[in-house]
Amino acid sequence: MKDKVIFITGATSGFGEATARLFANNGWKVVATGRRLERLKKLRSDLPKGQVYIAQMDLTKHNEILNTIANLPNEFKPIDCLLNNGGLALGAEPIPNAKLEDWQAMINTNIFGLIHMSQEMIPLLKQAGKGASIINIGSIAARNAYPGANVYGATKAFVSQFSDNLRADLAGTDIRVTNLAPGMAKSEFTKIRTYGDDEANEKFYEGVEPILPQDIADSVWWLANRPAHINVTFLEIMPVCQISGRPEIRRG
Ligand code: NDP
Ligand code: 8X3
Repeated sequence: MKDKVIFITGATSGFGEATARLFANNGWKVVATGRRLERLKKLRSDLPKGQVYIAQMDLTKHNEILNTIANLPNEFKPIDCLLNNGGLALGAEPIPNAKLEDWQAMINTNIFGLIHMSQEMIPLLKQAGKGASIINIGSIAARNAYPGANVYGATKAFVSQFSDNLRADLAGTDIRVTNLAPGMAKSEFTKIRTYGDDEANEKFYEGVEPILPQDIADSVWWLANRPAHINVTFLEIMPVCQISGRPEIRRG
């Protein structure tokens, strides 16, 4: 039987990289994409020969998405699972001080990149037939407001609603759609959010046990391997150390 194929955006780090490693080590073929080519090459060289196809692809560049899909080798088609994972938060300043260019980058990547990938991938997912799935990485920030989450949280609220709307439009096909929403996880996420501030990054994870990329990879594995008639529509995962806050009251 033909190996199953997962297409991963943002496979150079964090959740995407851990998922690529788990799937390639367990018999799936992996299309690993991201902007940092050296990391993609390293990933391919670490994994079983022939299991990984890499493509340098920026989610904000329409042509790069189209070229990547057009150039997929036959053994990496059709696609059984699309993991829409590539994304970022930039800045944690309140709205009056936030940077417009950061908002633009988050909207272009987390929203436009994800919807464009989803649309372009539908024909290849349909070819895979029963058991195909799109897994969108949302966030607890979609429904938990906190100071500084502003546009980042809103992009993830978009991912949540878009996942439901996509599932509605795909009804009658075999394609399942899941919104997988993690809470605090240790990856390069906070380093990117703080513009490379290692100290802030370390401090954020001090004294807590966050989700690890491997934990999310395990969940993606579980989702992608549910029986074909089951669609897990929403899965939220938090570390034990994290809770949702009650609405704050500011007095005076
Ligand atoms: P990382 O920063 O470790 O990984 C982010 C990945 O996204 C990288 O592989 C990066 O690749 C890729 N990426 C970013 N911008 C682009 C772009 N323009 N084009 C292509 N790829 C891009 O963070 P995580 O693994 O934590 O994040 C993965 C997803 O999970 C994101 O959507 C994030 O919002 C979400 N998330 C993270 C949480 C956390 O606490 N860590 C919690 C909830 C959700 P490259 O730079 O090479 O292009
Ligand atoms: C990332 C999780 O809580 O840092 O999406 O916003 S959080």
